[in-house]
Amino acid sequence: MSQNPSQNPSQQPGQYPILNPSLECASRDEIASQQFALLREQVAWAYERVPYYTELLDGIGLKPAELRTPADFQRIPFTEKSLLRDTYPYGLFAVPLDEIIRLHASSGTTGKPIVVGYTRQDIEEWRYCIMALAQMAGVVPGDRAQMAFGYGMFTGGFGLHYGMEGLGVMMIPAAAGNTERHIMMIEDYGTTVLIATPSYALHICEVGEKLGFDWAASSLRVGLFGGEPCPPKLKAEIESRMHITCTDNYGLTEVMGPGVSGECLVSRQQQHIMEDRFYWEVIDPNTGEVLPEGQPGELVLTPLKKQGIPLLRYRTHDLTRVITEPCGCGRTTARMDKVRTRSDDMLIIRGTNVYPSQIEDVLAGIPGASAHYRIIVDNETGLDRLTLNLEVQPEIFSDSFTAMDGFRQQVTDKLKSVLQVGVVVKLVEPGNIDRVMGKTKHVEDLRS
Ligand code: DLL
Repeated sequence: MSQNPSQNPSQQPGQYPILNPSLECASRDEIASQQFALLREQVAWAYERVPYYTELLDGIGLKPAELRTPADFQRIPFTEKSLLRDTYPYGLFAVPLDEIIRLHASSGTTGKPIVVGYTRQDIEEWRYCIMALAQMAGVVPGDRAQMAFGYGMFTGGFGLHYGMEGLGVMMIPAAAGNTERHIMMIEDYGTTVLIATPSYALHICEVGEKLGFDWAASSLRVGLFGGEPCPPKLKAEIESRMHITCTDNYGLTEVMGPGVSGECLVSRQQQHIMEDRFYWEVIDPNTGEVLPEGQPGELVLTPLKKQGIPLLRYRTHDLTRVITEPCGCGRTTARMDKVRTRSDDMLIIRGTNVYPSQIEDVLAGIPGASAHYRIIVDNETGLDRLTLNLEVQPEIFSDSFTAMDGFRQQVTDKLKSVLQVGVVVKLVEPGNIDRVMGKTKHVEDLRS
């Protein structure tokens, strides 16, 4: 592919600058043929350098040179997260460790984390992906971007930092935490872009409001959010209260970190996939069957230029839908629906399947319900019980028991009618649900 990560962004005839028009605006045939050429090289790279993939491909009798069609590629079994755990830390690395210049890891909730290594070229490719998605979000050289992700093993901090610098943005490495300091820095340094999870951005917003900070008058223009779902109501709330454009980018440690896809300023409910770096498939999460374009299912990704740790057909467990119609922004790259839920998020409550995103959607339709909630599942009484702790918005919070109980009943009834399962609803005073600096964990399953 012709793009050079260190090139200056080029201005397109359309409304917004596009980093690499030779791919981002190419015809679908051109994109497919560029992608498949890279895919063959990547399969060969994995086959020749990672014993696990050598055995796997030999086992199915597929030599990389024989890979001619997507159907050939689909013969390769999926790679699961458990493989990265089982080969911890370096078992899937494809290059000697002295060629790895950075390690990152995802914080596993149990056991060892997943470790990924980047060669110098991987870091350059990462920078290119971040530059492209920042441009999609309307970030331009000269912007001042304040980082509210931690700089550590999590990919969010360093990954986005270097990409933004590549674009010519002034990076302000404030890091996670110390919310009041963030607000002071936005004011003093004239920050124009905030990089955070959407839930932490909302917290920064709320703290600012309490301190009397005037968001409408602030320099902040763009939110570059990611790392967790940003449901429409949360997005709308942040946009109206912080007076910014809130964009959402997606990625995962195993295949790179942030940089897989990003929202442009036209297609606001979808994200453009960096198709020159990732081959995507959508599968039925139950059968593994590859679904036709536009069908909802689980996203499977194969990085196309990964040297350090190549992964073939990696199951993300993120549920989405991908379309390839051209976008009004001028890009022709495929777009994935925002990820709202993961296949492993599903809760089975007394035999009924419940997704936390369904609860979120019900709450979004109830005026007075805030974006802050926690779901607790237990079976203390012998039966599954789903409890929703919901923070109410200050406007409707009242000392009147009757008023509050009426609201609680309304939430209970709406949830029951949609989920077909009884939910114990507990109302919580504004500000009393814990705010986190990183990803919010909405569900706690205490069942043994
Ligand atoms: O969260 C990488 C990242 C950092 C992306 C910062 C964007 C910004 P992990 O910690 O490995 O990596 O978590 C990856 O988080 O499989 C999704 O389930 C979820 N996720 C990430 N971004 C989004 C998003 C980073 N924009 C897992 N919308 C993924 C919805 C997201 N879910």
